[in-house]
Amino acid sequence: MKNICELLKTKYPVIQGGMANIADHCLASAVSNAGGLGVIAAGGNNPEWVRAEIRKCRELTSGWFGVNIMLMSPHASAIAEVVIEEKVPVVITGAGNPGPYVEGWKRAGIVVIPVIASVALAKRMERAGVDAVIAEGTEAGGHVGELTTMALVPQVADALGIPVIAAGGIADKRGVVAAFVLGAKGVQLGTVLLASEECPVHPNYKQKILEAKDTDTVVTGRRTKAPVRVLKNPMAREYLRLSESGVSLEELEKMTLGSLRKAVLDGDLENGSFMAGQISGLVKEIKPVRKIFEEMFLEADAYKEQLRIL
Ligand code: TUI
Repeated sequence: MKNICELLKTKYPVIQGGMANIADHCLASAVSNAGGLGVIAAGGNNPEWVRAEIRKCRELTSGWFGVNIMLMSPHASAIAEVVIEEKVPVVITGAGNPGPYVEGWKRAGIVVIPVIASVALAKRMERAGVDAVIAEGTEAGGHVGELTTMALVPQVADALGIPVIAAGGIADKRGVVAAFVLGAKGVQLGTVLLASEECPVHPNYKQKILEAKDTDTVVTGRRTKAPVRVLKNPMAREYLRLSESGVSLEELEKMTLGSLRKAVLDGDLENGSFMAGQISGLVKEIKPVRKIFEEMFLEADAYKEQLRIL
């Protein structure tokens, strides 16, 4: 089985989460320059925005990077073409089944890694010819599935012959070691990178993560087909209230994406949607990406024995 660092041309077996409206060329290039795979999140943006971000990222790093395509976006199929035209080395997909696109991406020589939340989709993805999968547990921030990382990762690892990358609930060296023990060959990090120096979100967003305790996230929209984990605030409570009162799914989705922007750009603590994972409670300090990776993968003295499995 191919080593993740060889597959992704990285120093560390780590992929940056494709955080919609947050992960632009600044964060992606910082992560790639620090030894991980930086990722530009297409989110709900249009194809031209994605093309421009790819080009800006290339100016800031000579390393490999990826584009995360959020499949619920109406622009997903157009962005699927842009990544081929721009010769992006790695494509990651989320929030859906990328089956129809895989053959075209593979023909273009792209490394393809879907995020999956079940063994069934993981198996279909392997048959479709993807290079690895990211098994994302419900501890993660943003759009989530039902299963925990602890339950999902070993079941996916046993079912597949391709590498599994664990996501959801990982923010330090203990999480990395645990993921590898469960059968993962790499990790995807979101929340801890949100609180990095290089992450281009409003300072209030980072502060909210630093202040969060273990029970401070909630899943909004379990009723819709797009449950989303966010930090508790007035907006989250209002969303839950409206959701229970029966407003349309479309209305709810619009509310989430618009309010994510309010959190990211304005740091609006009342009306913003602060997507973040359950591991927020463990994140206590804003650090440069390079330091986050070094502490996870190099300074793990007490874990040297276990880290031999990396
Ligand atoms: O996609 C994510 N996380 C996201 S996307 C996002 S933007 C957004 N904003 C408002 C509403 C909805 C989305 C914020 N966070 N993570 C990857 C992920 N993919 N988690 C779970 C899944 C998933 C779930 C079901 C992937 C495939 C799937 O299968 C569907 C099928 O057709 O079988």
